[in-house]
Amino acid sequence: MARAISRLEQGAADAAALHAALAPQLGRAQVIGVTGAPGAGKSTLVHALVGALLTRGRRIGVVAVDPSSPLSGGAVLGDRVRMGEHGAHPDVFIRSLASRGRLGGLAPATRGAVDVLDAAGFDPVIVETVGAGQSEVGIMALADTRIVVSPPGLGDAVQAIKAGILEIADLLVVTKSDLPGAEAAARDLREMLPLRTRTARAGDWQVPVLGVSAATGQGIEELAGRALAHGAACGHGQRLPRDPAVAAAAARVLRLAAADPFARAAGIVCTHAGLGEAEVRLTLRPDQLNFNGSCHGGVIFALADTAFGLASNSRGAVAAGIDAHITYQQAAQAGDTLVARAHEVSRGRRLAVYRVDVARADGRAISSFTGTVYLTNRRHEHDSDG
Ligand SMILES: Nc1nc2c(ncn2[C@@H]2O[C@H](COP(=O)(O)OP(=O)(O)OP(=O)(O)O)[C@@H](O)[C@H]2O)c(=O)[nH]1
Ligand SMILES: [Mg+2]
Repeated sequence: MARAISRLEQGAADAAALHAALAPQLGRAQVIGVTGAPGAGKSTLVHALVGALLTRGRRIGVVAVDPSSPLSGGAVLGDRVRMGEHGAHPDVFIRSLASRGRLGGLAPATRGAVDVLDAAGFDPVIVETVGAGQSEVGIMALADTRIVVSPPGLGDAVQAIKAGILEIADLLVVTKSDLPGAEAAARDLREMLPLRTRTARAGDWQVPVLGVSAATGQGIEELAGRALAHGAACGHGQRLPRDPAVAAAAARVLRLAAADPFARAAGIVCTHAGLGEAEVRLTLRPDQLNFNGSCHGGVIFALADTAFGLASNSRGAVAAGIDAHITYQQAAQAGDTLVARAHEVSRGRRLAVYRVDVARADGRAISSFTGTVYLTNRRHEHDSDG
């Protein structure tokens, strides 16, 4: 499992094949996201939750995401220490992800780790992430059940609102309730609940505010029970496409990407797929530069064309490219990660048009591409569900 997670994380050449192999096994696990400010007590709480879930006979996966620690060591190692006792348990698998050296962003890497644990039969899979910034919101979007934690102390509850994380909570937890001020923090949160603009995803789920202490064990059992109850009420696998047609398209695109030796040799990895859409990534190697030392235009074309080819072939019939135009806005350098996203602009009986935007991982526009395909009646050789 550790090797599979690493391969997905690094976008290894066989990542698309691995994604495709995992796809039919996904959606059984309840994914529980735990987020809150740095030092709020998340890791300690997750450790306590794992203990409570073990006594219920669960096999538990834990993914600890630490975006704020470029020098990694500290917090990640600390998480291992704090969760260490359970880490050795045969029914617990703990994986720490740090941002350093990450190529494609934290959310896709986290998703890969969650998928591997889900496919391996762990349930629930708990994801710990620090509640700040865009990528953490993306990570919490993977969760079926979102626990937002806040320690006692002036202003903490207000801070939670600022970060927008109160909006996404399914359960609100005041950690370290053995410390003074816990009651006041819980009261603050209860008062703020009606301010939420988002209605709970499960029609009548009431967001509870629970006080817990990992130090004394207070409230841990109740939290474990409520979290599982939320999963039962709201369903598992919400990160997966709802629509079976979208799921089939995604699986098909991943199979096609895995069967593309050119893309593989270039280091192009498919990171997202849907009906009429595809996203691929590439981290530029020195051998992909031109005589000026910037990215070879042919590589950018190949990246955009791969996204175009996958998106246009996502519907099950062979789509043959007949025309493509590309414009270049910015040069890219070795080591840059480029992301190409293709979507369908129009589709008729015989012709379909796709637009591809190529950007650096930090959002800077690199290129845009427009392509037209001829839609044939032939099915894909690699299509087992067609
Ligand atoms: N008194 C008390 N202290 C706690 C409790 N839970 C955690 N702590 C302490 O709070 C500090 C931070 O705990 P962590 O579990 O590392 O918090 P975290 O939110 O995971 O921190 P980061 O991952 O670094 O953001 C540690 O010193 C813990 O010992 C608790 O229930 N009571
Ligand atoms: Mg932690």
